[in-house]
Amino acid sequence: MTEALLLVDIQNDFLPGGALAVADGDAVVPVANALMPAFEYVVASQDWHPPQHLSFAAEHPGRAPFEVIELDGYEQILWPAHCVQGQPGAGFASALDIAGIDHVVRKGMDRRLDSYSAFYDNHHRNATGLGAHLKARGIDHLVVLGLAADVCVKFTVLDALAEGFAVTLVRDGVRGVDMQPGDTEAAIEAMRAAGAVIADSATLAGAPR
Ligand code: VGL
Ligand code: ZN
Repeated sequence: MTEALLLVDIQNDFLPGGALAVADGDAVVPVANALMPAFEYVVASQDWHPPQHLSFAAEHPGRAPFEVIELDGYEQILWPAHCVQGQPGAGFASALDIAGIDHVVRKGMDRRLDSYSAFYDNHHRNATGLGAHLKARGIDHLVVLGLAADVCVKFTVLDALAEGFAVTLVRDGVRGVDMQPGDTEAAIEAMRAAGAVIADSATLAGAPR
């Protein structure tokens, strides 16, 4: 098997103090930094929204962040404005060792469409190209960590499995939004049930490859 490390949305807006802060989100950064040297190929996804993205509550007068609306016939969670293209909040975490990243995949650029997965937008209308990019390199196993466990990590892992990749989820390398208590644990269980192996970073970094 040819492995790659996939870092999901390790961006300033998802860290404590950011626009869509994930509790303890900065804890994933040292895990990412420790694992990167052990991988020949490292991909990072970046949530990369235009300023008036329709997932932002501010685009819907009278609506507040974390409310759910119907958009184009689908349920859409409204988020605080976050990861706006070119803004500091969209940048990779400053402590992330970006020199170790080989390829960046951006998502969420279509104003009308949200894109939690690094592979497809939320309704699978468009592919980001990540699947083809990895397959062209012979990569068939992804080791995944990042933010947020119960949103973008979950959808990325489920799509990766559906695309035929083997997936290892780094348990100590993810943190979740937990809009409802228990969302993160439920997401991890959903990823496991779909075929992901759940592992601790210490066992991965120490394993022969
Ligand atoms: C994310 C909500 C909205 C994530 C991105 O990276 O998990 N969550 N956009
Ligand atoms: Zn987003």
